Amino acid sequence: MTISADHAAQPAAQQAAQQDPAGDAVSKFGISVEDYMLPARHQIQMVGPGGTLNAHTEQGTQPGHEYSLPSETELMAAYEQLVIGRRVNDQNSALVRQGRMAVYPSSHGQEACQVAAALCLAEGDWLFPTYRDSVAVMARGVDPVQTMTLFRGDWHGGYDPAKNKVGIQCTPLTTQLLHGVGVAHAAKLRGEDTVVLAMCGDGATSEGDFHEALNFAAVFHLPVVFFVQNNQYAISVPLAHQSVAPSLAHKAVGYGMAGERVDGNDIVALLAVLGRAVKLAREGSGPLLVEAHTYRMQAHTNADDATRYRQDSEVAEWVAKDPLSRMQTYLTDRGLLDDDRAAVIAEKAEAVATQLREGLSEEVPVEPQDLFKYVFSTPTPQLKEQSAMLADELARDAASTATASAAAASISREAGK
Ligand SMILES: Cc1ncc(C[n+]2csc(CCOP(=O)(O)OP(=O)(O)O)c2C)c(N)n1
Ligand SMILES: [Mg+2]
Repeated sequence: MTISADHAAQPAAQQAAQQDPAGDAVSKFGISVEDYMLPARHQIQMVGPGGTLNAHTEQGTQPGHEYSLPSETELMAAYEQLVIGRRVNDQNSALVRQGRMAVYPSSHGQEACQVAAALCLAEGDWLFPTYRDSVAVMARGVDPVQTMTLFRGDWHGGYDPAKNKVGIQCTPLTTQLLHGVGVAHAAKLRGEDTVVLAMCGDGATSEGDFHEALNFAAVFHLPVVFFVQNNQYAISVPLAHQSVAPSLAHKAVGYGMAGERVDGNDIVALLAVLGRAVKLAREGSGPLLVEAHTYRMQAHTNADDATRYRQDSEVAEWVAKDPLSRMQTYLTDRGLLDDDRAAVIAEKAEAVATQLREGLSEEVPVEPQDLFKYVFSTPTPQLKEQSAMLADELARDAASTATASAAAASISREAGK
């Protein structure tokens, strides 16, 4: 995506003001350009793997990287979604094994990132998810069965993106970042205060579209939070073979935007960091990049065998950092979670699982010609040709089925004589 015409036509002073978010931050927060742009020296973490709150001095108090603890209401809402998210992941993996769904890229172990991405946004904001982000889509309010339509292979997507302001889950890596940037640009031109949160994985940061999305968003000073879930692998490729940048959050600096890194299994820190990024973007600070360090606990999808490229011992290390159990301990110790409350939440999660089982067991009639609808408002000659080929094939199929049934009927009449 080359930046030209419109932007070049803007007065130079306006362009300069747009292109100096760091300068803005220096005057707004009284911190150095480096403190604003560069990620904190360590991942921001508030609650450690054992479920205890870190001392304030360890939470990330570097200038420009101070975060406040989310409210009890926010934490309980997040915990409920974490429990539901884990149940959704396990249920969907089971449905794939039962042949009721074609494929499921599980976010088991990444639920804190999923939930925080949805909860940090306001109603009018937009979320742009990847194929792995079904739990985020549901946490944003999209119907669970409609969310899974894509993965059952029934249709390109099962929900109306405009209804909950959630883009369709993208399988081509990073195309959703460009869609998100486009929506943010449109919102800015209309004078709306919409923020876009666009998600991608660690491997996706090597894609050309990643560069184009970040550069365009930075130059046009757009309200986008790029949220990278670094789950350490791009299918079988470990992060060390993907990038030698000091961190993926550091990539932001090259575009002139601030980057931050956070413990992706600590939902308390995620809510704080993403919440602040969304707030800054809404206030006009331009785009920001947040990298969450997490781990893909299961295989890439059901079509992958993770034992071929990683050790069980590595996976075991991450079991101890589980986002759900650490939050359970933290909330129980704070007196916010007890057995009764846990039972109510478990019941809600079970209700979603039941909805998925029942919804995905229903036979959905599919119309093959629908493949060609909604692609272009005026179909291209190629699409017309393919549609005619399909129609021909379906007609021949129907004719041969009719001939076969007539023959079978005649055989049984003969046999009955
Ligand atoms: C443009 C494009 N290139 C390649 C692929 C094949 N592909 C599918 S998933 C994947 C790995 C992506 O890894 P990452 O971005 O880390 O996301 P994760 O699956 O770990 O969530 C690749 C290479 C694709 N879907 N799209
Ligand atoms: Mg990855």
